[in-house]
Amino acid sequence: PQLVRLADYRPSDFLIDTVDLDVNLDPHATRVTARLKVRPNPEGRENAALALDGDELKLVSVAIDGAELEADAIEVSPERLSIANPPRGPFELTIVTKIDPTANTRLMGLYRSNASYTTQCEAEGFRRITYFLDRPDVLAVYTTRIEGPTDETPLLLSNGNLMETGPAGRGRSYAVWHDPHPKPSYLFALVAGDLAKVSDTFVTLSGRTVAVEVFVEHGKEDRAPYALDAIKRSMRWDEEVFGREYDLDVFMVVAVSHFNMGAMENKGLNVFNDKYVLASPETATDGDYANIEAIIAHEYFHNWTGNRITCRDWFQLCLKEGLTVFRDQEFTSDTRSRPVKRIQDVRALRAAQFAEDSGPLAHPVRPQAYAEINNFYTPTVYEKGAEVIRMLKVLIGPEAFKAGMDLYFDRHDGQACTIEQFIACFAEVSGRDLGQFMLWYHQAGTPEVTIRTAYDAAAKTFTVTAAQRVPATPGQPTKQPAVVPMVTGLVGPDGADMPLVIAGAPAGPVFALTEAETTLVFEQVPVRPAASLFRNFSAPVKLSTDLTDDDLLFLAKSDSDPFNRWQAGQTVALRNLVARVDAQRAGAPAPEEPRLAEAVARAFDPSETDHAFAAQVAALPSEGDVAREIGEDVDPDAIHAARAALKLDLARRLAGPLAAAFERLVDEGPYSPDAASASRRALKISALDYLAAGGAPDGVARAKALYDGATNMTDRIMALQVLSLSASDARDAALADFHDRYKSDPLLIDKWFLIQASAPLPDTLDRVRALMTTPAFDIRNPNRVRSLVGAFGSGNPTQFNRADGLGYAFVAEVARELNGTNPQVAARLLGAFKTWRALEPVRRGKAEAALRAVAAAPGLSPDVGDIVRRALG
Ligand code: B3K
Ligand code: ZN
Repeated sequence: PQLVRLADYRPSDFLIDTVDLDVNLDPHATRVTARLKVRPNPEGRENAALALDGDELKLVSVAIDGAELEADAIEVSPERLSIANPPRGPFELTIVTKIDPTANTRLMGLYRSNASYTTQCEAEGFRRITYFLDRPDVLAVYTTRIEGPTDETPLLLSNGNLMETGPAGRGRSYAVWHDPHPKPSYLFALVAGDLAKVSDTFVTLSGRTVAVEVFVEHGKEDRAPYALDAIKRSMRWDEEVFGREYDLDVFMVVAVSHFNMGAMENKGLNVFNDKYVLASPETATDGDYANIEAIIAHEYFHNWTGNRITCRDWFQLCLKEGLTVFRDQEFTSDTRSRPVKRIQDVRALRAAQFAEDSGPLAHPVRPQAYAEINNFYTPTVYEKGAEVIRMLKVLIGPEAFKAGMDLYFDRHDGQACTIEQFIACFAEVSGRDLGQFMLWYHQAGTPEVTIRTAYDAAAKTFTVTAAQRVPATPGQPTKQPAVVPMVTGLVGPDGADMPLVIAGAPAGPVFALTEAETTLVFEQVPVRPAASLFRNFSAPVKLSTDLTDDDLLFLAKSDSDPFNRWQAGQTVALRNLVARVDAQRAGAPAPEEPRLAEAVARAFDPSETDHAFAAQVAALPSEGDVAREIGEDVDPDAIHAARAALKLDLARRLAGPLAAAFERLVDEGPYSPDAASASRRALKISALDYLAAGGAPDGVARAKALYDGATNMTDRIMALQVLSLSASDARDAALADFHDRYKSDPLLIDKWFLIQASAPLPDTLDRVRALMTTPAFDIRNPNRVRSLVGAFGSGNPTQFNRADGLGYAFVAEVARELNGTNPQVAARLLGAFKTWRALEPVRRGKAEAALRAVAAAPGLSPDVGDIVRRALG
């Protein structure tokens, strides 16, 4: 396969200053006329040919300055339009193409679903609309005229501000949009259809009134207000925290039902998967509300980090994505609970990014080469990319960080930039050499930090020795030590932080580990402290320490850092789970850790008022967490059994307090999605989950009662989730009831799919296969595929990893089926295999066989081919 390499970057030979698009909509024969003002790039090669990108395009005609080009002046294929001798000065290039939006099942470029038209252009979808210099460093001002049948597409939207609209004759209408901000083609968007508008206004910091509009299917208007409000809150927050104001007259969000991902930040016209817009108490869970808020914020924040300042090339993807994730995390932290948000983000980082980083798909935050860019929209680029920025802030401090951001916005507004340009802003304002810091962008793999501690009672010193090692990853056999900020506290027996003194002077709390081994000798330490290391998860590393369970249980109670209070309990639980897995595989009795019950009991104590934090404390490490801790020769069944046994053990020890908590936390009054109410429900469900552990009849009865009496979707789905973990009549009855109630709502059927696909039960695979044949399933709709097949592959460790290999074969089979129609979704499904090499030999063999079968299939798309090739490494 052809690799694109960062090292081969060179500026475009031509620039495009303006784009005048005329899109004449037709279900099968949409005609696109692009009038481009082109000029040679002074930084490009002289006398170069003009080579435009295409993808499955049909050229109708091409003209320069009004004169149509003869066939011998051009070279044309569906993938390329090349003009050997274009004028050496500015010229106007007019290209007419014809496309079939109905046949576009890849959902890239312009596609039609449910009678409306939508575009998706990132990363390389604009070339499926017209031949273009489809690269992010070519910035143009777009004017777009759309014309379509008035009955089918009364609504015609594109980027920027609406200039004109009216009838176009023969039952058709048109609209003209103009976006004054130069942008790369990946931010172009067009939407046409018959949708309802829910709108509001926002007055910016400088007093401009902006229209804020959310478009949804008719009849779903009552599910739009939460997203609308989230937009306004995001706008305000970006003004207050980053000093960034919105820059057009209108900001639009359109909810669509067929979408390959979560959402897309097209300039002024964000397109969203309807799953991340639509919410009402009866249809959305607390988790849905939180996701909507975060994704609305994320896409809105892209307006500055991504759109105003964009990426020079796709290797710089983390420049916009890591930074924008960092910004949305901060928004949520300010809006909800900061410590709980941090815990949730770290859980997600470990589950997705650490897993990726430890397997064959590991790659640097800024990759060096790719075969298919769509496969690099990964947790590494996004979530680790955000961690890198968070570390930068810890290392240089919040004031310098803010000054660096301001400088970045100031200096690079309107440009297509690199990571080096971004980092240079922070180096400049802080006066720091960030050379070593750049390794976070270059080196793949999760650094492993090992801590040894020693207390010298006579000398009153406490020594912390930190060794770091970055493991080898594909293509990177050897690594250098990174700069790892370790935020540290020494907690005394009274629970208070001791002053940190090194070499006679106050020190810390941020210690930058820059060598393979770093030793810190803390002085004037009157008694042996418990070391609280990497507070607030100050670096994305895998930590192992010589702290005892006693130390950890003490920190779980007393650490002033909430993250480490949570982490300490998790570490004790994880140690116990690993010991249980070992014992089980050795046929030995399960090792118990009764003190864990004390820690969990605190979460359910009436005196605990931070319910969201308590719910995090109560939640055991996931099966994936245990698998990663074990690292190799992983047996998912043993892990599941060990975790179920620990849960049951805790449930038995805490039966009284759990039941009391469940009753105390029952909702009163009408549903509200606010953080405090959601937290209460989260803790309530956590209690219920324990109460029903092992299928305990009393717990199952409570879950059934909660399900039957639910007045909101959170209670209903959570009760169903609890019921679905074990085979029972109550489970089957509730599943049947849920289907009957919500069968007309695809987003709710997705929840129903997901719950069944994630159940750790031996008949799950058969059930998933059967569900795929029902009318509710539609392989052309990515949400359906993700809820059923994606959830099975990535959310069901025991059944995907069935010892007979049928789980692997199933996911591989669906990926092959989708390979031709929607390669992006197909490639995503195969992400389920990202840790296959860590499995025990039998499963490893079966997983490999399934991957090899895909690799050997004819006609693999670049997306699927790239993933299987790398997965097989
Ligand atoms: N930038 C888009 C993702 C595009 C994915 C293209 N395969 C959404 C986001 O990150 O905000
Ligand atoms: Zn993004």
